[in-house]
Amino acid sequence: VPVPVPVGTYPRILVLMRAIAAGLYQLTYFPLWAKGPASALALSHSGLEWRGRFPDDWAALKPTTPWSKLPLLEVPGDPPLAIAHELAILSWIGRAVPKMGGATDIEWAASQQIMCECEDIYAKLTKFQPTTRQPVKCSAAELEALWSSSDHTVHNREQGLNVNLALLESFAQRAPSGSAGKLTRFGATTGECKLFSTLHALVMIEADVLYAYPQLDAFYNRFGALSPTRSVVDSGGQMPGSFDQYFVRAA
Ligand SMILES: N[C@@H](CCC(=O)N[C@@H](CS)C(=O)NCC(=O)O)C(=O)O
Repeated sequence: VPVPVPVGTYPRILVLMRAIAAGLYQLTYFPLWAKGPASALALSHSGLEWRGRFPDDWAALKPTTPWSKLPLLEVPGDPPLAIAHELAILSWIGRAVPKMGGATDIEWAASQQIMCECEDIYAKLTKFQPTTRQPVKCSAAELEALWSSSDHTVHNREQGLNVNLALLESFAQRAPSGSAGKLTRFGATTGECKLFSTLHALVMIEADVLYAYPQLDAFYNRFGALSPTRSVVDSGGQMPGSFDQYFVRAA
């Protein structure tokens, strides 16, 4: 049983080394529902022992991270690993805990594709959607098109969120081992963790966004009711506090 380290007793690096020596995975991210929550969900559903931290001095931490950005997953072992980039972290968790990656090759491929499609949604939100830090990123017409356009015949850079959601809905309908709100037999693969994280970001902006997508709605409600999910949504899971809404409606 790891001995608790009183906060402030040791320099940060010693606290970190003790966490890794104690066999704990450590996730570092900001207290925002953006690129960290999917990894927190995956860790929580994986059964791995983990804890999270919010950087208390990001400017100092940034140059010590492998890619100069968060999220960051530190993995205990010899040598310990530091993995950044959300999709790499999720894929690593899927490799370390096979049920998280997908029980079969087909499920692995499904989980990876769901993850990547959600990343396409994230890229659109990053480009257009106001955040708590940046209330205006584009014209009102561009933001309206992001939410209302469902023309799937145009180049994907012109497509609205409804195109991605329709593709995910149809993928969920066709999922070979999915049923009743699951896209895989297990129902909480890393792809599904990223899917929930993405849908939750959208639902926080527009509460009825999933009404036209029954499979996604069923997934969102089932996955959202699981206790590892509830704990991450309500209090950040093993993070020191909750992930607050980041993407918001236009003022
Ligand atoms: N490709 C990276 C992007 C990560 C990223 O954009 N991180 C942002 C927060 S969401 C960050 O660390 N920004 C702070 C900075 O760059 O100083 C991923 O998918 O994890």
